[in-house]
Amino acid sequence: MADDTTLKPTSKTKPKTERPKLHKVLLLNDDYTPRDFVTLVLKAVFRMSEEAGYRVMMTAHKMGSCVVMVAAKDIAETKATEAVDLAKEAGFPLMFTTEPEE
Ligand code: TYC
Repeated sequence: MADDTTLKPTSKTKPKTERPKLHKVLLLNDDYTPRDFVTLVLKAVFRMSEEAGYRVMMTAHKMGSCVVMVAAKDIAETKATEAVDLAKEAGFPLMFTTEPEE
């Protein structure tokens, strides 16, 4: 091509698409769910090691809540629902919630 520069736009306009916000999954403390069961759910649903699950469980136990993961909205919601359903089946009031990251 001899003269392709004439075909180029003089200014480039980048489309500014907002990245969708990531969502946090929060583990909430309660007085009834056994510690071992909380750790088990964290391992089963969030693929955590025993050590990571125990640490996250103890953080929620002491602080009232703990961030478990950050992911796209649909993934965060699916994981939270899966975890809450496991607890419900076992008869425990364990709660996971989701909220958008700032
Ligand atoms: N507080 C619970 C107990 O003492 C254990 C627990 C920890 C429950 C973390 C929920 O997110 C939680 N049995």
